[in-house]
Amino acid sequence: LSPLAELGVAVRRKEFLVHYQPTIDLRTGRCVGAEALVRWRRPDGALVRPDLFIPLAEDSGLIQPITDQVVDIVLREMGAALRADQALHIAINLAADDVCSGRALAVITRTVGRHGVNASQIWLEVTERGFVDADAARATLARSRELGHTTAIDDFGTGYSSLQYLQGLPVDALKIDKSFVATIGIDAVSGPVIAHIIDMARSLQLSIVAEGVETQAQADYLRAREVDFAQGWLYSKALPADEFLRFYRSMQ
Ligand code: G
Ligand code: G
Ligand code: NA
Ligand code: MN
Repeated sequence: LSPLAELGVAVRRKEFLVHYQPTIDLRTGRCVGAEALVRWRRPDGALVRPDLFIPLAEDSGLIQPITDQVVDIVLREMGAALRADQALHIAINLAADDVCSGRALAVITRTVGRHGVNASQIWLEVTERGFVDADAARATLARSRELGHTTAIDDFGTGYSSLQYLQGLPVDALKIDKSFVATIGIDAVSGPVIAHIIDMARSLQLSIVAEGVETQAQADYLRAREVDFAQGWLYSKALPADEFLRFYRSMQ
């Protein structure tokens, strides 16, 4: 089978699962939620990371059923915890196609409603890569905001986003890509880029999530600059649902 045919079989057999990477509020040091990260469990038991199959799924139209399965898994695994604790949030990644079509948002609205969860507890992460129809993307993001979701632009700094472009998008937060976090205190040339990204987010009144935080020095830098949230191995890798909920409760 070709990789694409294999992925098609995986979609039919529902071979996906979700791990949750904790999100920390840098001001309080508490865990406030997590990002849902899909994995593909192959029949031999091997777990495949999303960067190895999401691009193929995005290019082939298979991303839509994968997004649907992720939404379903997240609400099944987290629905009870989300209903019990309205301070908890889970962020779901959407591909550009999901955003432009508006279809994923309809699926999320239906599933969240069925589980009796508040839309405000489901955050969305969208990448601007491949927004072929910018007007359609903008319409979905506006609708998402009306519904009460917090929406973050993912992988910020790696794509083409300019200040002008961001200014026109109805989003609430910006995720600083881990490649910029990695330069903190090390790289004199690209170091200032992260300071610029933080200033830019501030001027647009966006919340900021830093990803890939691995050291206390990075966390200290981000906290000193009033970055709102952080994720990374300093706190925790992505965890299965039950382990994540234990981590969350231990950090309250
Ligand atoms: O966890 P990992 O480093 O392997 O994630 C790699 C990338 O895959 C991340 O940039 C993340 O945004 C993306 N990704 C993870 N889960 C999903 C998902 O459910 N849907 C989409 N579209 N992308 C995802
Ligand atoms: O879509 P996003 O870029 O948010 O996906 C998160 C990716 O980052 C996953 O592939 C995950 O394994 C990886 N990741 C999460 N925390 C860290 C970290 O602290 N350092 C590094 N290098 N990678 C991380
Ligand atoms: Na993401
Ligand atoms: Mn990212």
